[in-house]
Amino acid sequence: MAGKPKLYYFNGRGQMESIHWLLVAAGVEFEEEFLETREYEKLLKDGVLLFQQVPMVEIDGMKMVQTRAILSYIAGKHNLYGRREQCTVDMYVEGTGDLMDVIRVHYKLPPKEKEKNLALINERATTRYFPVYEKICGSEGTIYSQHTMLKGKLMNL
Ligand SMILES: N[C@@H](CCC(=O)N[C@@H](CS)C(=O)NCC(=O)O)C(=O)O
Repeated sequence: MAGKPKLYYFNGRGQMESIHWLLVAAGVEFEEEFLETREYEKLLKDGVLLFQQVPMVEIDGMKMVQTRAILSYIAGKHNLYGRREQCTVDMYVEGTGDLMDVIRVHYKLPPKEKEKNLALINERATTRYFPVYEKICGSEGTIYSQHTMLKGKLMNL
Protein backbone atom coordinates (compact mmCIF):
# COMPACT_ATOMS: atom_id res chain seq x y z
CA MET A 1 0.00 0.00 0.00
CA ALA A 2 1.24 3.46 -0.87
CA GLY A 3 2.30 5.61 2.08
CA LYS A 4 0.63 8.81 3.12
CA PRO A 5 0.93 11.77 0.76
CA LYS A 6 3.58 14.22 1.93
CA LEU A 7 2.94 17.93 1.56
CA TYR A 8 5.80 20.40 1.17
CA TYR A 9 5.04 24.05 1.78
CA PHE A 10 5.92 26.99 3.96
CA ASN A 11 4.29 27.09 7.39
CA GLY A 12 1.15 28.93 6.32
CA ARG A 13 -2.15 28.33 4.57
CA GLY A 14 -1.48 29.93 1.18
CA GLN A 15 -1.57 27.82 -1.95
CA MET A 16 -1.58 24.56 0.02
CA GLU A 17 -4.84 25.29 1.82
CA SER A 18 -7.23 23.98 -0.83
CA ILE A 19 -5.12 20.79 -1.02
CA HIS A 20 -5.53 20.37 2.76
CA TRP A 21 -9.29 20.79 2.40
CA LEU A 22 -9.55 18.26 -0.39
CA LEU A 23 -7.49 15.61 1.38
CA VAL A 24 -9.59 16.05 4.52
CA ALA A 25 -12.80 15.82 2.47
CA ALA A 26 -11.48 12.63 0.86
CA GLY A 27 -10.60 11.20 4.29
CA VAL A 28 -6.92 10.89 3.38
CA GLU A 29 -4.28 11.20 6.10
CA PHE A 30 -1.19 13.11 5.10
CA GLU A 31 2.17 14.26 6.38
CA GLU A 32 3.56 17.72 6.09
CA GLU A 33 6.99 19.26 5.84
CA PHE A 34 7.04 22.96 6.64
CA LEU A 35 9.88 24.43 4.66
CA GLU A 36 12.32 26.94 6.04
CA THR A 37 14.57 28.74 3.55
CA ARG A 38 17.26 26.05 3.85
CA GLU A 39 14.94 23.13 3.01
CA TYR A 40 13.30 25.08 0.18
CA GLU A 41 16.71 25.84 -1.30
CA LYS A 42 17.67 22.17 -1.05
CA LEU A 43 14.56 21.16 -3.02
CA LEU A 44 15.51 23.79 -5.63
CA LYS A 45 19.10 22.57 -5.75
CA ASP A 46 18.01 18.93 -6.08
CA GLY A 47 15.77 19.87 -9.01
CA VAL A 48 12.70 18.46 -7.28
CA LEU A 49 10.42 21.42 -8.05
CA LEU A 50 9.45 21.49 -11.73
CA PHE A 51 8.92 25.26 -11.82
CA GLN A 52 10.94 26.08 -8.69
CA GLN A 53 7.70 26.56 -6.77
CA VAL A 54 5.70 24.96 -4.02
CA PRO A 55 3.16 23.53 -3.14
CA MET A 56 4.72 20.17 -3.89
CA VAL A 57 2.96 16.93 -2.97
CA GLU A 58 4.71 13.59 -2.97
CA ILE A 59 2.00 11.07 -3.77
CA ASP A 60 1.87 7.71 -5.51
CA GLY A 61 5.57 7.87 -6.36
CA MET A 62 5.30 11.28 -8.01
CA LYS A 63 6.45 14.69 -6.91
CA MET A 64 3.54 16.82 -8.04
CA VAL A 65 3.48 20.58 -8.40
CA GLN A 66 0.90 23.11 -9.62
CA THR A 67 -1.99 23.39 -7.22
CA ARG A 68 -4.77 22.84 -9.73
CA ALA A 69 -3.08 19.76 -11.21
CA ILE A 70 -2.66 18.35 -7.71
CA LEU A 71 -6.31 19.06 -6.86
CA SER A 72 -7.51 17.38 -10.07
CA TYR A 73 -5.40 14.32 -9.37
CA ILE A 74 -6.64 13.91 -5.80
CA ALA A 75 -10.27 14.57 -6.77
CA GLY A 76 -10.04 12.00 -9.59
CA LYS A 77 -8.31 9.40 -7.44
CA HIS A 78 -10.94 9.62 -4.70
CA ASN A 79 -13.96 9.84 -6.99
CA LEU A 80 -14.81 13.36 -5.97
CA TYR A 81 -15.28 14.27 -9.61
CA GLY A 82 -18.74 13.56 -10.91
CA ARG A 83 -19.94 14.85 -14.28
CA ARG A 84 -21.93 17.95 -13.43
CA GLU A 85 -20.09 17.92 -10.12
CA GLN A 86 -16.80 18.11 -11.99
CA CYS A 87 -17.77 21.44 -13.47
CA THR A 88 -19.00 22.66 -10.08
CA VAL A 89 -15.74 21.64 -8.42
CA ASP A 90 -13.74 23.34 -11.18
CA MET A 91 -15.75 26.54 -10.80
CA TYR A 92 -14.93 26.72 -7.11
CA VAL A 93 -11.30 25.81 -7.67
CA GLU A 94 -10.90 28.47 -10.37
CA GLY A 95 -12.58 31.04 -8.10
CA THR A 96 -10.10 30.22 -5.36
CA GLY A 97 -7.30 30.56 -7.92
CA ASP A 98 -8.49 34.05 -8.86
CA LEU A 99 -8.54 35.11 -5.22
CA MET A 100 -5.08 33.61 -4.71
CA ASP A 101 -3.77 35.62 -7.68
CA VAL A 102 -4.69 38.85 -5.88
CA ILE A 103 -3.12 37.60 -2.66
CA ARG A 104 0.06 36.29 -4.29
CA VAL A 105 1.09 39.61 -5.86
CA HIS A 106 0.88 41.23 -2.44
CA TYR A 107 4.30 39.98 -1.36
CA LYS A 108 5.96 41.61 -4.34
CA LEU A 109 4.33 45.04 -4.05
CA PRO A 110 6.26 48.06 -2.84
CA PRO A 111 5.23 49.08 0.71
CA LYS A 112 3.19 52.09 -0.43
CA GLU A 113 0.94 49.90 -2.61
CA LYS A 114 0.33 47.24 0.04
CA GLU A 115 -2.43 49.04 1.90
CA LYS A 116 -4.51 49.51 -1.25
CA ASN A 117 -4.00 45.88 -2.27
CA LEU A 118 -4.87 44.63 1.20
CA ALA A 119 -8.15 46.54 1.00
CA LEU A 120 -8.79 44.89 -2.37
CA ILE A 121 -8.02 41.42 -0.95
CA ASN A 122 -10.38 41.98 1.96
CA GLU A 123 -13.10 43.34 -0.28
CA ARG A 124 -12.84 40.51 -2.84
CA ALA A 125 -12.57 37.80 -0.19
CA THR A 126 -15.48 38.96 1.93
CA THR A 127 -17.92 40.12 -0.74
CA ARG A 128 -17.16 37.97 -3.78
CA TYR A 129 -15.58 34.67 -2.79
CA PHE A 130 -16.20 33.72 0.84
CA PRO A 131 -20.01 34.22 0.61
CA VAL A 132 -20.06 31.73 -2.27
CA TYR A 133 -18.22 29.13 -0.19
CA GLU A 134 -20.37 29.82 2.84
CA LYS A 135 -23.47 29.27 0.73
CA ILE A 136 -22.39 25.91 -0.65
CA CYS A 137 -21.22 24.81 2.81
CA GLY A 138 -24.69 25.60 4.12
CA SER A 139 -23.35 28.05 6.64
CA GLU A 140 -25.61 30.90 7.61
CA GLY A 141 -23.15 33.19 9.29
CA THR A 142 -20.05 34.84 8.05
CA ILE A 143 -17.60 32.33 9.43
CA TYR A 144 -14.93 32.89 6.80
CA SER A 145 -15.40 36.63 6.64
CA GLN A 146 -14.57 36.79 10.30
CA HIS A 147 -11.76 34.32 9.93
CA THR A 148 -8.51 35.06 11.69
CA MET A 149 -6.70 34.86 8.36
CA LEU A 150 -8.27 38.20 7.48
CA LYS A 151 -8.22 39.69 10.93
CA GLY A 152 -4.74 38.58 11.84
CA LYS A 153 -2.36 37.06 9.38
CA LEU A 154 -3.25 38.97 6.24
CA MET A 155 -3.23 42.26 8.08
CA ASN A 156 0.41 41.67 8.89
CA LEU A 157 1.53 40.96 5.34
N1 LIG B 1 0.87 28.10 -10.30
C1 LIG B 1 1.50 27.64 -9.08
C2 LIG B 1 1.95 28.83 -8.29
C3 LIG B 1 2.72 28.40 -7.05
C4 LIG B 1 3.39 29.58 -6.36
O1 LIG B 1 3.25 30.76 -6.73
N2 LIG B 1 4.12 29.23 -5.30
C5 LIG B 1 4.86 30.21 -4.55
C6 LIG B 1 4.58 30.04 -3.07
S1 LIG B 1 2.88 30.34 -2.73
C7 LIG B 1 6.34 29.97 -4.79
O2 LIG B 1 6.81 28.85 -4.71
N3 LIG B 1 7.06 31.05 -5.11
C8 LIG B 1 8.47 31.02 -5.35
C9 LIG B 1 8.78 31.44 -6.75
O3 LIG B 1 7.87 31.63 -7.58
O4 LIG B 1 9.98 31.58 -7.04
C10 LIG B 1 0.52 26.76 -8.29
O5 LIG B 1 -0.69 26.93 -8.50
O6 LIG B 1 0.95 25.89 -7.53
